[in-house]
Amino acid sequence: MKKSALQTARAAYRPKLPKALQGQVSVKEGAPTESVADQADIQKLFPNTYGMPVLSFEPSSETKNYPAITAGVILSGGQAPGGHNVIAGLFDGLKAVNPDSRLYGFLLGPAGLIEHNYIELTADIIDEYRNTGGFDIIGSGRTKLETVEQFDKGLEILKKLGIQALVIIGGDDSNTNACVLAEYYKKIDAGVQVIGCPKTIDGDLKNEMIETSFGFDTACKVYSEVIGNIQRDCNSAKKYWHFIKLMGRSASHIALECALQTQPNICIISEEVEEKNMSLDDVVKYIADIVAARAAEGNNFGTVLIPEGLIEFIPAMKKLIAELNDFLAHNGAEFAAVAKEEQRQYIIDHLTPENAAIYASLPEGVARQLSLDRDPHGNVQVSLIETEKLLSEMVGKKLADMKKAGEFKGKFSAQHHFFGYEGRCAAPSNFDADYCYSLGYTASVLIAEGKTGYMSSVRRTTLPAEEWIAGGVPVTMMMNMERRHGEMKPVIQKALVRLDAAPFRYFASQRDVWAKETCYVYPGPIQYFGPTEVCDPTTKTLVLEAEGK
Ligand code: FBP
Repeated sequence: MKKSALQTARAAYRPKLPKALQGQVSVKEGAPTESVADQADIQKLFPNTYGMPVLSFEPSSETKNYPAITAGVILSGGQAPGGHNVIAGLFDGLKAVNPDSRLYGFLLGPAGLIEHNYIELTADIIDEYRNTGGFDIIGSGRTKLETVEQFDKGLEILKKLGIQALVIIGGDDSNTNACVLAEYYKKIDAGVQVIGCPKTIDGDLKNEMIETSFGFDTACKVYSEVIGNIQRDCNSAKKYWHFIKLMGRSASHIALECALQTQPNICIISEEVEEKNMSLDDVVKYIADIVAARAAEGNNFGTVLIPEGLIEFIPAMKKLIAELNDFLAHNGAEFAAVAKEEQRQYIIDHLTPENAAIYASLPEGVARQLSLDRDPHGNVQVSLIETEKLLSEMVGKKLADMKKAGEFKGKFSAQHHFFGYEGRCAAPSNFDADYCYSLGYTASVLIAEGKTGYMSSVRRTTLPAEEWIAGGVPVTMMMNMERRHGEMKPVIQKALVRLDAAPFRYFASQRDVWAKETCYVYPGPIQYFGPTEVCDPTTKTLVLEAEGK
């Protein structure tokens, strides 16, 4: 593989490890744990993996002789910077446990396990991918690992290859499934341990024991660099309002972190919109009022950050989407037969009056996206909705009305952006390179110690890496029961932005100043070489959370 000069230099980077992982490890067990909610239900569903203690690793002087381990690894779901370093850390950790250990990678996500597609990951392959972005070492996929048939099919290949432990690198759903798999293999005494690793740029897999999911740091830094560049452009030309949608699925963690890094004029937080029961018109008015206030001071420019899941959090839109999902699930064939130009009216005629009125008020493009693009479960794919265009169009209309009423005397011209895929495969920041390597290395120790149903956990991440605490957290501890596709299921609790937590509180205390004044911050690109204060800081979210505790 041909490398750029930066890639070559970066390949030589040695990720920093917590002290406990630098030599022999002793494992300290905490008290038995409980799930975050619905304890009786979760305990019943996970009789073999419920209640296990939190584990923390400490440096030890005692030399342990572990037998060689054969392990497998899977990358599951959306890409996130640092995945290759998790695998490198796992590989190096397994070799440190015993040099005869081996690692297999299942190809293109969980499907590789079910379909028996794999490669052996040797030192040559691992070295090619150290400190690089992407998941291309073995690829990723979104196949759900959830049925007993799949588990049994997987077990065939695990047995054939002599694999005694499987590491699943994924988000909340993949780790939930990893735990179901761990429980099943333990129940049937399959002799295969299952360990999870917390991945997702969305930042919504976090709790008391998992401070952050990997990839969030790098992705937010990449988006913030580009937002900063746009803000420079915006402040130079002084003629556009930039509407910037940011990935992140339901939670607004990415938008909030990027706002903390760049100080835009406006950042919408979906969780707040829901909490305040805001309508789409309320959101539009909030933006339009700031545009007008800036225009009154001669500033006909600005930036607006929008989380991709916003639409779902506007209570009235949520109701409309729910009715649309239901209606189209039952009348999809009839709808498809209606001529394209009549489809909008067809929907309006069939919705309840309240939802019909909202649907009729939407711009043509958005109305079409809501009626057409559905996922395999029949749901609207909200990430495909061009919320940035929807909002700017509606703000334009509102400002035209305000102009007539003499409440707006400026100009309004908009540009649109969507940042998501640009950051998911970026070369990991030092933080993600170190954090991911530590997560992988931690997984190797959990395997050597015979653990299953645990997730790698690395804490105190705002301190220098040497002082991080590595260990394991039982996956059942993070679970509660939620309704999914009409049935109550055990799932890892998703972390949305908490309005009472320090990152949001800080943002809320600053946003009126950022709205009025032009006090943009231009973070610039991620730096790999240079002083630690430039290269090593983590996200503002983590820092504020650590300070706010
Ligand atoms: P994961 O939750 O699997 O990590 O995926 C995150 C994400 O990047 C979301 O932010 C985004 O909505 C989604 O994946 C896009 O999915 P796809 O890669 O299938 O287009």
